[in-house]
Amino acid sequence: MKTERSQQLFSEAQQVIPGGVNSPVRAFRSVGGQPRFIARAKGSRLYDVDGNSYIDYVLSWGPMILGHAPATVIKAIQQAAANGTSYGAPTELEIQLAMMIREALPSMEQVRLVSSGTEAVMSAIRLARAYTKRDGILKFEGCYHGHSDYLLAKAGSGLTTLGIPDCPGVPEDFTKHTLTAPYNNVQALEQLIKRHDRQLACVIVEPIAGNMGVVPPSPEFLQALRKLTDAHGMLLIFDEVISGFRVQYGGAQTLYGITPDLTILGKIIGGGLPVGAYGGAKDIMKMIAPSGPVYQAGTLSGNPLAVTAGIETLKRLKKPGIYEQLEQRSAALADGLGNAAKQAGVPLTQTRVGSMMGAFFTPGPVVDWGSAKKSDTKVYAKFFHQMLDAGFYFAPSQFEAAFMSLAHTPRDIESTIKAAHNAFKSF
Ligand code: HOZ
Repeated sequence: MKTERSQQLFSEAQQVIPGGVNSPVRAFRSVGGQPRFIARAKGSRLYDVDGNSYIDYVLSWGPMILGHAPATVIKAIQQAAANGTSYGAPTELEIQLAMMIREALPSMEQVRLVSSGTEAVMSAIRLARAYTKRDGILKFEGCYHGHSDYLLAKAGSGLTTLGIPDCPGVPEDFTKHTLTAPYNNVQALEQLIKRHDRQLACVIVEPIAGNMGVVPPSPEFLQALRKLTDAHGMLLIFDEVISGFRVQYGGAQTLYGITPDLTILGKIIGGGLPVGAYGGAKDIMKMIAPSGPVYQAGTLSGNPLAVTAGIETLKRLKKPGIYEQLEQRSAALADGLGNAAKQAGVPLTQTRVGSMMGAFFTPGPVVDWGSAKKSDTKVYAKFFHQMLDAGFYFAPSQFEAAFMSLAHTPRDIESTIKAAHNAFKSF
């Protein structure tokens, strides 16, 4: 495969952009080699600057659930752009998107739109602290909630991929209020919450972990979270940046029937354009300025292009049969990859919730960060490169998810499985 142009661009990029990328995992450091520079994308495919094409299972880290550049969304964005790209003033579109979100996730009675998941989480934590008048927060090892200072503790993919245990530049004073617990471990959670009774404002969790690879929750884990946070006067925050509108129209909270106090949504509600949102019961959300004293603001919040793309994306996702199709295609891919590994005698532990898929090179089981880390990342790197060179784009890190879109065809899936057979055979 010819990659000269990508290589040339990567060395140019490194002159003007730290590490040559605008987000670390993209640099391929954990899998080795050099990133492919992407020129365009359509449907299930990415096209790089050397003219290679790839069937894409990263999908901009999740949001391109309809596939890349879906005609209806692109047309709507073009029309919206012709009307101006940013006003810094309210629009009717924002109400429409907020209502669609509330209809899908009724726990989000009121929604505040922002520009990224990181921003949404930061604001939701501030709100939880103000509401409960407590400072402590609890997160889980391997869960990622954006790059704000106090959430970079044991934060999964990006940091681990690069071997950054703690981030310099984050004062201890900022993280001293952050507790971490192992995912899926009810006993540890109970003990920690009891030990810090009345000090913790909230527990924040990815209800389906997607930043240590995919790690589904045990049913008792989410139930215990709800019970314990209620019993101790804490708010439960679901970070559904990845799972929201991905595993079901109503997200993981609908799938598992657990209602959080606050929910975080991200890029999928902007059809891949920069958006984030946080929301919850009116009683809590009314504390946000200007209706309350908790300040949060942003010129690009509710940006008309992003909101338009989000509305069009959600309209399509609401149609009947969408999640069934995603489930079928994802199951076909996961089964095929599983069989290929089995035939080649490669130990592979697969995890999957709908179209969020994980595969760890370890006999497993994988239930938390400790067990996810047992995956042989060198074998993952080998798998990654063989698939990349065959024209299949998986995440350049073991600790990310693979995603299916509505644009992936049965033929795409068959060819992926065939390539995986060849890759595993050579191990
Ligand atoms: N670790 C991020 C996704 N879970 C990477 C995002 C990016 O590079 O765009």
